[in-house]
Amino acid sequence: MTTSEQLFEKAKTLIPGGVNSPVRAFRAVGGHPLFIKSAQGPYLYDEDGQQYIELINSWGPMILGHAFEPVEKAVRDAIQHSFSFGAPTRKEVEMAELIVDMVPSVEMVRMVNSGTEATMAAIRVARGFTSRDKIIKFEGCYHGHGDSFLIAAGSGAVTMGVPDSPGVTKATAADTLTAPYNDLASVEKLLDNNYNQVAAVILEPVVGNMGCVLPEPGFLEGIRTLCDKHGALLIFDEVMTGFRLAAGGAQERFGIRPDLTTMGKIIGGGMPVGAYGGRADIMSVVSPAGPVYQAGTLSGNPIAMSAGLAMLRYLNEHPEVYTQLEETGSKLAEGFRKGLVKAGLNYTINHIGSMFTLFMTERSVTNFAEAKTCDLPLFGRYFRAMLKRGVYLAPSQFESLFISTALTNELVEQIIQANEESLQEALAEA
Ligand code: HOZ
Repeated sequence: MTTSEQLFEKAKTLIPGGVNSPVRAFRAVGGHPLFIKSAQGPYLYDEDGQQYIELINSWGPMILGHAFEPVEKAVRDAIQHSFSFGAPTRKEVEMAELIVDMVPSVEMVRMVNSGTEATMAAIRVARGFTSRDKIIKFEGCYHGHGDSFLIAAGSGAVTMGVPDSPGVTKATAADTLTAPYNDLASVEKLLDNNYNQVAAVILEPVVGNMGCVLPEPGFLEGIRTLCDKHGALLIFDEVMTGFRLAAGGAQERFGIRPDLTTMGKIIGGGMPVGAYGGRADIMSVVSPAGPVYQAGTLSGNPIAMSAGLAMLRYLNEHPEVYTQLEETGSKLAEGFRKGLVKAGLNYTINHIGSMFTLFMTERSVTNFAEAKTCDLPLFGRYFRAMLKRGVYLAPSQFESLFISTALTNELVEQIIQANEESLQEALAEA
């Protein structure tokens, strides 16, 4: 037994399913999870001393590779001054100023501890501001594990086969309306049928949680127009896309201004951080400025703020990061396409910037129903073949891959070669 296997066996007796977040258990791809000991630049190292090239990067945050020096230094400096005060700090003001500067639609922002907290708070704010109860979300979009979002949810929820989780009350579920992604007519119908009742439409402007799915031309613009017409707020969940698809996130890339934005992952530089922000008139309803309550002992934690500030400052001051990520992403996607052709497969690759997914289906993937046509057993065999060749992918078909600037051209070639071989191996095993 490997050390990872031994740890997993023990973990299963102590932690539900042996993991602290479901997808990590590798159930969707077979085998056992790797227990990670350390990471540096583009590499992960497991407890058995094996090295893997990273294509998840902590599900997004490590956009500059692992143990990035400026972030590491900021944390080392910060820990000398204690870890938490539960009182305001200078760094929180600097962080808020930087976010307002970087993210086009954000005029005021509140820090929290995760993307889940950010989305839960954002819909409460939307409901408080509009005095309406219902929200519209999209099938296959994932906004963390808040009750209101575990309806037709993507990511780990669909990977584990529970897109509508037990434990969410009927009353809560009734307030969440769902539409297929990229389907404006469905959203319009929901807004018409629930006239003056919808507080907000929330979506991932580029989806990462059913695999990478792009908005079709006009979709985001159309949602903006519908929200304006119906007095509903538009919430962009930029937990994955924020500071990744551009310094100002997907809203900068696509030129659409949401009313509220939720953030996470990169914003903490690898520490547990989230944030929500938006129009000042809306954010002014948040307590203690207004009546909508939301709080947290560790919100704005000084160590987390230091890591996040160092990360965001670097991204803000180095636009070349995004040029590099675009180039690396395109090379990888192109290489993967060639691998598919060589294997005689006509499968779909969705790609934008540093996010991409190889879908094991011949259908184009523009929504959840299409994503679900993938050959999941084939994906499992492919995943294991890649792992054997030292490439660490997301252990589920319904996740995006995330690229970091630590990937060199040489590593990209290595990954492309591994992809070619793994596709052949996965097919041969069928
Ligand atoms: N649901 C997360 C990705 N979409 C997985 C997080 C994790 O397991 O760390």
